[in-house]
Amino acid sequence: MKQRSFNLIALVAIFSIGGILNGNIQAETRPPNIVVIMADDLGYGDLSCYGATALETPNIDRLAAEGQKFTSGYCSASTCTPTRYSFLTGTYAFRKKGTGIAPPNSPALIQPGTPTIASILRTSGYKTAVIGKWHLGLGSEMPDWNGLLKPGPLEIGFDRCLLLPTTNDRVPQVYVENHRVLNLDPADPLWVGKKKPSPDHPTGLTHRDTLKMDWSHGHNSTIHNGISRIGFYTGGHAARFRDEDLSDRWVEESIKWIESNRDHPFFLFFSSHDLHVPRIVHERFQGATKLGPRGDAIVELDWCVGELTKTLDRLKLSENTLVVFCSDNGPVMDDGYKDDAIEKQGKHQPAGPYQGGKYNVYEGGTRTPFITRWTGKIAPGVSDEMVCTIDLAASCATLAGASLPNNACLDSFDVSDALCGKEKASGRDHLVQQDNGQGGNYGLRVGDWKLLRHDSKKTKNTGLRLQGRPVSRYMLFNLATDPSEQHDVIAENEEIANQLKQQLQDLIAAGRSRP
Ligand code: NG6
Ligand code: CA
Repeated sequence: MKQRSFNLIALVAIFSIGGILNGNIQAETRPPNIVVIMADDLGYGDLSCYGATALETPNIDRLAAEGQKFTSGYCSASTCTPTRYSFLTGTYAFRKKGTGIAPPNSPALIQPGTPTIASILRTSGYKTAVIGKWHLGLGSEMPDWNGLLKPGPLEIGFDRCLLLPTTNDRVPQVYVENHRVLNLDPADPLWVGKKKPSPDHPTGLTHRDTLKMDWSHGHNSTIHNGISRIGFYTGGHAARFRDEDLSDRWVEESIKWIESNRDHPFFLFFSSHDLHVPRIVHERFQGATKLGPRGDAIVELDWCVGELTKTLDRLKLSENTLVVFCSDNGPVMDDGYKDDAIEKQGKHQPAGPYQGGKYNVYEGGTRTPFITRWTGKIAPGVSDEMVCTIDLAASCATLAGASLPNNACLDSFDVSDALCGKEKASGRDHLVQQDNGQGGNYGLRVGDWKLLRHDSKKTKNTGLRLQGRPVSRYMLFNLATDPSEQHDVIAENEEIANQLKQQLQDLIAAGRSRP
C-alpha cells in the first residue's frame, strides 16, 4: 500500500514537472503560424501602399506599415497555374510539362508524394489548409466531379481545403470541400466538358442579350448567374454558388479554421480570386471605386485582408504569425469581359512604373506587391531585396525548423532573413521569370540587369510589341537606369548579354538552381 502511494506521488510529480517544462518549451520554441494571402492578377501599382491614388487599400497598407514592403518581390510566372505550382513545390514550373493555365477538366498537376510547402510544414507539426482558388487540377486523369476528387490538395500536404477548382471564368461554379463537391445532389449530377452538351444549351453566344456582364473575347460558353464562362457544364444546381459570395464564404471559412486550429502551429493558404475576371464583387463593394469592377475587386480583396488580420489580433496570434501578402501574376485590363477596366482606368497605373503585365516576361508580369508582417519580430520598413513566391517553401521550412529533402523544392531559396527584414540579410542574386508553362518565354534578372528570351512562337503570333516594334528573341535592359524596360541595350552590352544568356541556359539545363 505504502509503496503504491509513493509510486503514485512520484508519477504525479514527474508528470507535473514534465508538463511545466513542456509548456515552457512549447511557448518558447513554437514556430510561427504562417498565413499566405495570394491575390489574383494584382499588379505592382494596384495598392495605395504601392503608389495607387485612385483607390484606398487601408488593410493591406497597414500590413505594409507594420511589416516589410518589398520593392523587388516577385511571383514566378505571369500566369496563375505556373506561379501556384512553383509556390507550392518550390520548383520552377518550366521544368514540368503541362503546368500552363489549367483547363476545367485538368487532372492534378502536382503528384501525391511531391514535397510541398504544405507537406513540409505538416511534417513539422503544422495544421494546414488551402481556402480559395486552386487552379492546379484535381483527380488522376480528370476530375470525377460526382465522386472522389482525388488526388488534390489533401494528397500533397493539406489537412483541409475549400476550393474554387479552377478560375471563376472557367466552369464549374461549385466549391470543392476536401474530396467532394460541396452540396452536390446525386439526383442532379454535375457534367463538365469542352463541347456543347445539347444543341439548345444556352451559351454566351446564343443568349448574349440576357447576360449581366458581357464577354469581350472567349468566355462565351455555359451561362451561370448571368455570366458566360470558358467551358460547358450541366447539373449540380444545388452546389452552385453566386460569384458575389466567394470572398465572404472564404473569409468565414478561414476565420473558423484559424479559431479551431489556434492551439497548433498552422499554415493557411488564403487564395483569393480577386481581381480575376469575371470581376463580380459582393453587392456592398459594387461601385466602391471610380475604376469600375476591377477597382472594386481590389477593395474587396483589401476587406478580406482586414478580416483575416483582425481575426489574428482578436485571437492574440499576430505576434506569433507571419503573414505574407503576394500576387500570382501581374495585371491585365480586358481579360475577356466588358467590365470597363480600360474605360475607367483614368491615370491608374496597374503595373506601377513597370512595363507589361499578365502573360509576358517584362517586369510588370511578375514584379508584384509583396509584404511580410510578423508583429514584434519583423521591424517595419521597405526592402529592396529580391524575393519570390517560389522562395516561401524553403524560407518557411527554415522558420518551422524543418530541412528540405535534397530532391525537393529545386529552385526555392531560403530568404527567411530577408523576409523577416533582418539587417544586412540578402535576398536572391538572380531570378528566372516565365510566362505560361513550359516552352514559353523567360526573363532573367541578375542585379540590375534583365535579360528577356522569347522562345514561344505564340509571342510572335500574338504580336507582343515594345514601342511599336515586335519583340526580339533576346533583349537586355538595365533596370537601374530603365526600370520600365523601354530601351533594349543588348547591342551595346554584348558581353553581359552573352553571360546572361549562358547563365539562363545553364539554369534551365541544370534541372535545379538551389545547391
Ligand atoms: C486565359 C483566359 C483569361 C484567363 C486566363 C487565366 C481567354 C480568352 N482568356 O486563357 O480570361 O482566364 O486564361 O488566368 O479565354 S490565370 O490568372 O488563371 O492564369
Ligand atoms: Ca492570376
